[in-house]
Amino acid sequence: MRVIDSHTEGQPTRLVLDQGPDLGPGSLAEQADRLFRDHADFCRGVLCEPRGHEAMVGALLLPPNAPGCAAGVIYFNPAGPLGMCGHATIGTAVSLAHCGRLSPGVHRIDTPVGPVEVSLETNNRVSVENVEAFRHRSDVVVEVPGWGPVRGDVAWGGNWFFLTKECQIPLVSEQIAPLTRFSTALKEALEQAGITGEGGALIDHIELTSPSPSAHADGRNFVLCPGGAYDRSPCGTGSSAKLACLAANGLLAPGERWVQESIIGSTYTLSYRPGPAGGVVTTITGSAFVTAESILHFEPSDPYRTGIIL
Ligand code: PYC
Repeated sequence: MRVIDSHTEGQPTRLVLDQGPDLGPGSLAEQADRLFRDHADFCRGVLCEPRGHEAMVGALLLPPNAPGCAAGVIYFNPAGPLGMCGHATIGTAVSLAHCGRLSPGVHRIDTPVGPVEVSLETNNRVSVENVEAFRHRSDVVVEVPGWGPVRGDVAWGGNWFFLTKECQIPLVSEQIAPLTRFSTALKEALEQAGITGEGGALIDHIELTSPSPSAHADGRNFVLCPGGAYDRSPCGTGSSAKLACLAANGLLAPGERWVQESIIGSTYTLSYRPGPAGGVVTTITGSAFVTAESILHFEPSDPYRTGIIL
């Protein structure tokens, strides 16, 4: 199986070019559901140790469903499929360019939650116009055992997020372990309390936000991804959810620039235009770099060919 590895602002993507499982007919959303339901061993084998690690995100290249798209992609992490993934879209575009399958310019890429537009520049820099983001609920309070009440917003940016400024731990890289513990407790508390996205959708990403202490960014975040790994990048879908909340509060105007910083200090530059359904259509700009071109082997006698699952 041929893969290209990249990182986008520090967050890894493994693009699977061939030999993915047969996902049957239907939309990319239906195929994404089948990917983890019927082929969890493939997903974990590709992403988990010993071939990968907990933060790795897979991008399975498929034919697109939507007209006018250069490719279709299903994103997945070790815990399951993702709707959209900003960093992996940037990584996929740079990896496809690296192997001569995407030229500089504007292209559409199909995803399980709808097509997105990528503008590929020559210097590893990519802008993604994401699916429409929106705030679903504001000022929701949840009681987090051991931590107390926490207030935040529920927003969609291609995945479901709970965004809160109410974290007693400073958003600095030295505090990643306690930030992960707090975010995990918060995610569990939301599920226990029945607080969901639209239509009962599971909120599977937690985004802790604060102003950025650095002069080059407007905000900093810590994002907990499904499965418990933190996002090394500022999280494209999470940044889109953040802009939806800023816009809903009248704190950011259309076209105004917002620089979002991750917990490791990497950044995305963002802006939005009003979306047709009342939300925001964000443009996320960041850089990705190819780190490896590999052939993955799955030896039948290898006891860990489908990953180390503890
Ligand atoms: O960049 O949207 C993103 C993302 C989601 C999960 C990890 N990264």
